[in-house]
Amino acid sequence: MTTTITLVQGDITGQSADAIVNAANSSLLGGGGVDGAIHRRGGPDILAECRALRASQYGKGLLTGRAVATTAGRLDARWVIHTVGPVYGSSGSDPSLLASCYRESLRVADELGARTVAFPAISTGAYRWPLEDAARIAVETVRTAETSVEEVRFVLFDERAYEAFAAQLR
Ligand code: AR6
Repeated sequence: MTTTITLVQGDITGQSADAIVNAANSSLLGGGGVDGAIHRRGGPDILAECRALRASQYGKGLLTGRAVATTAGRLDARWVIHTVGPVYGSSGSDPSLLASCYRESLRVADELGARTVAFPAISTGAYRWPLEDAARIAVETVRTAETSVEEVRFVLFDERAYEAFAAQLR
């Protein structure tokens, strides 16, 4: 099965997909950027499930590079897959951790049976990962992932991010 990669410029919370990936933080309890937008538009059910995860198997939070799913609330999706990107320039700023976000999110998507997955450009906002490098890692990782996901859609907020991803696909 080959995975088709598509690009869209815009707000990921307006997308229709089986799963929408959230660039979360390890607390799973919300934040700014995509995370804030997803919780705002998706409504309180998402945070309620995140809190339940923290109260059960994720007592210490979600590790960088890992992924976990919740309901998508009022978003036009079945699931939100939360993943935690590495902070650029910190001791944990290992590119393999950024690759792991994409790989683990696709693994969770496979477990759920999701066929279409929308990703933001993980770590390129508050976590400051340089866009070109992040785009290269994202595209390379998805291209080489073993997954049953049929469409991976990168949803880039602005023109610059869109161009960085488009350059990787040319
Ligand atoms: N749709 C698509 N992309 C978006 C949207 C949106 N609605 N909003 C922002 N972006 P960031 P990170 C882009 O900061 O760097 C949060 O507070 C944005 O332009 O959302 O992984 C979390 O709670 C950028 O290109 O995520 C964490 O604490 C990309 O999404 C922390 O930020 C990622 O920016 C995670 O930082």
